[in-house]
Amino acid sequence: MPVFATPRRTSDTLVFAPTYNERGNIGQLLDGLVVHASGVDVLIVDDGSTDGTAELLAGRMRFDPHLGVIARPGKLGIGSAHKLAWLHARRLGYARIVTLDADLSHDPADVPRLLAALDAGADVALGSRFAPGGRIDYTGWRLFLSRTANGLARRVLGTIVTEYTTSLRAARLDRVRPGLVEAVNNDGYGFFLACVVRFTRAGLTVVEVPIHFRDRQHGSSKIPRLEILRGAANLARLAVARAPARPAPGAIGDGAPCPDCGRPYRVPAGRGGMRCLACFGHGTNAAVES
Ligand SMILES: Nc1nc2c(ncn2[C@@H]2O[C@H](COP(=O)(O)OP(=O)(O)O)[C@@H](O)[C@H]2O)c(=O)[nH]1
Ligand SMILES: [Mg+2]
Repeated sequence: MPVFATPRRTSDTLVFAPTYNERGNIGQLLDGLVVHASGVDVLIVDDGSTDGTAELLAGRMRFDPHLGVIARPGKLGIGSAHKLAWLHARRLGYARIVTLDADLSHDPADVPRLLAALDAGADVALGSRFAPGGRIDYTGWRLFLSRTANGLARRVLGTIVTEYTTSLRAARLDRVRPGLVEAVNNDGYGFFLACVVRFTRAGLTVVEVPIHFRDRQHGSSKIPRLEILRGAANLARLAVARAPARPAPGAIGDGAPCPDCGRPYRVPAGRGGMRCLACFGHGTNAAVES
């Protein structure tokens, strides 16, 4: 397993993708970003992939100064990988963050379209499959689920947003309060819905940019089967909690090194404790949680 140095900033924009067993896709994604978003920094959070994803990334880092990798010791959740990326982006002083999946469901050619929406005045731009002009290649059960989940969220939450669950997004970090995203209490797929709720309730200018979402060509989906039930419970919780989301002071931690892994990604974790988003350690050499 390669050891990666802490990534450094060489641009004002960070593009982030999480990986868990994406060896068949990640090279093409990185090539696409070089073509369509040349000069931006790219961060990958890899969760102990067993298919050689980390080794492929280590090879590319030898000739790509814009690529950074944070390796975590196991599959710690897509939502917590995104929170780590936001925390990292803030700490390093990036102006903008763009996030997307690593399985080529999201087109790297959409990155400049999202950045253009920020330049045109948006605080947050959501890549949207359901806004006019958007497309989704899912068929059958997954299409039904995706449509129903997003339609239901829109009705229950009473907003005009049509897309809550896909990760292709861009944001201006000076407009989104520190902690608004990093303190979302969800480490899994529910993180994406919770973020949209927080963005809208915080009064941010959120725009949707229509995208064409493709089904993955290589590898398999990592979404757990129980996610439908979890998603419904998450939506109900968010609908009931009507108050605007206010991150607690210090919600992004102090940047001190984690006593377990030495990296600067600890955030407050309730009852005065801290949790490291890079290893899930609590500073007591505690076992990694899954
Ligand atoms: N680091 C990390 N990445 C994950 C995890 N779960 C999923 N991913 C990545 O998140 C992205 C979306 O996951 P995917 O399985 O395609 O979800 P789906 O599109 O909803 O089926 C892909 O790039 C996955 O490799 C995780 O626990 N940790
Ligand atoms: Mg996918």
